Amino acid sequence: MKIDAVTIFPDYFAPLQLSLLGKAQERGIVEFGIHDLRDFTTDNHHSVDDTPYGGGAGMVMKPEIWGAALDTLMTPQTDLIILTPAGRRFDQRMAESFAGSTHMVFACGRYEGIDARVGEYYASKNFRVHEVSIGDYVLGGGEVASLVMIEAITRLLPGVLGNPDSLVEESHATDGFLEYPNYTKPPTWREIPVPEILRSGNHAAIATWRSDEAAKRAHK
Ligand code: 6GU
Repeated sequence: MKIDAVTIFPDYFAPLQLSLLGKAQERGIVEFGIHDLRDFTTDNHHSVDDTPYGGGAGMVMKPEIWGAALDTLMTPQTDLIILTPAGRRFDQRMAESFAGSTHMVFACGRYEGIDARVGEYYASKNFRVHEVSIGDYVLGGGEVASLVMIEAITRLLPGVLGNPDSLVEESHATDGFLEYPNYTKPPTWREIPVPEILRSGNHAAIATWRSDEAAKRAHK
């Protein structure tokens, strides 16, 4: 999978080099391209935003600059993600669906967002455009939201996780059940014992206990 991100703060994406994602990149499973939106400005001040039509507070990101940047990246295979708190809510099902994409472009808006014609234009040219939010709160921009989505999506790609069993267990967990609580050694820590049943060796009883505990945690 190729993943491009367009942003005025490329440094936000430094964590992509770490941990699971850094390894996935070394293995050639995923390739990241981080692009500075200001490289596509043509004025002396490299300005990316302007005042909103209709008035109101804040600034809106200019469509010509986004168009110039995205024109260099979009292909018929691209899923263009426009990060906005007004978008469709990202969840595990959406992550699974995007894990089948071959090329994703994350357009990270700042200020009051990107001129609405940018999404409208690429959708009208039959590109796949998705306006996405990661939850009901307002962030300063789409960069952190992109990182959240990229981590959730890329860990689903074959070969990224060391132990694919965790994906199988998790898919049950996300059918509406959160996972059961986990314990490791020591058997008692600060006077709190590990539930006896987990040390019983009775695998059927353990499975039942875990499923009951997971159900208790399911509040969806
Ligand atoms: Cl995608 N962007 C911003 N700015 N805030 C958000 C968000 C996105 N998702 C939740 N809050």
